[in-house]
Amino acid sequence: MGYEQIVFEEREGVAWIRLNRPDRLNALTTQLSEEALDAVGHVARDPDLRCLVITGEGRGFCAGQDLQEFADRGTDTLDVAEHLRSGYNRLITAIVELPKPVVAGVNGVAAGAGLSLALACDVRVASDAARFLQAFVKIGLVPDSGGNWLLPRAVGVAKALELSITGDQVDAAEALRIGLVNRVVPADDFPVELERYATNLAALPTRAIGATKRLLADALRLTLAETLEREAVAQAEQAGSPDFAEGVQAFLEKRPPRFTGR
Ligand code: LHQ
Repeated sequence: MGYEQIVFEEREGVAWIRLNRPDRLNALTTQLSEEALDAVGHVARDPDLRCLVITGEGRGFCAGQDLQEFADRGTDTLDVAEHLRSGYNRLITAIVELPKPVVAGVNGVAAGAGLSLALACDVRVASDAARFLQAFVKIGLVPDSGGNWLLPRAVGVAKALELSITGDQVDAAEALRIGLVNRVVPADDFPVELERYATNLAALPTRAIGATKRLLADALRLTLAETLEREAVAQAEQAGSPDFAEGVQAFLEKRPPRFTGR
């Protein structure tokens, strides 16, 4: 698939999806969502890609649904539920279930489904120019694209409810304080720091990270007993991996490990 609304790059084991509609703050069109989903599928299939970064071109990260596209199609002719099921829902699920680390490089404003997109990633590295808002209520909608599930897991139920029913904007410093992002970097240093962060993640034992993502996500809906059992099964699988052998060997030889992601 050729891409027009995203830029897809691969460097040093890191796959980059750059949302590329800068004059619309990378608002999501049907085409953009399809291209991003296709790219995530490619990352899932390529064992040499060991980290995914999603970021935006220009001054925005993602302003959510392109409201112009939405208006042009006519709300009565567009089946909104189907639009979500076939578009955003598949993209969010693919990101959450990708068995590799996913970083949101939040370069600028993240609004509506754009905030959900950032939240679907495992970690959020933000520029100090970033802003965050659950914009839905401002246009008479409910949060979608997993926002009701993802936001309380990041900031707690009380804060999630407040942000969702007010649509209030949160700056990068506040986002860090409430746990909405993991790290804030000065805008000038952001590209270099984001690349460094992702390249480091890509050098870690990818399989263990994929399994950890699954264990943690499942643990939130399981009992301790069920989680202990899952950990036992997952650890037995991991203990047979080349990366575990390398990790132990490197420790014994007092050298840095060279993980391959296998
Ligand atoms: C945009 C957008 C945009 C088009 C900025 N669309 N052009 C909804 C519908 C149904 C089913 C599917 O699910 C969804 C999910 C959703 O995501 S609903 C939420 C949709 N998003 C919003 O409501 C956010 C709308 N945007 C804004 O509130 C502001 O633009 C923010 C706060 C994001 C940024 O504000 P500023 O930094 O002041 O930028 P701006 O407003 O001047 O925007 C720059 C340009 O981008 C501007 O165009 P122009 O031609 O005037 O330069 C905007 O019209 C355009 N743009 N967001 N979502």
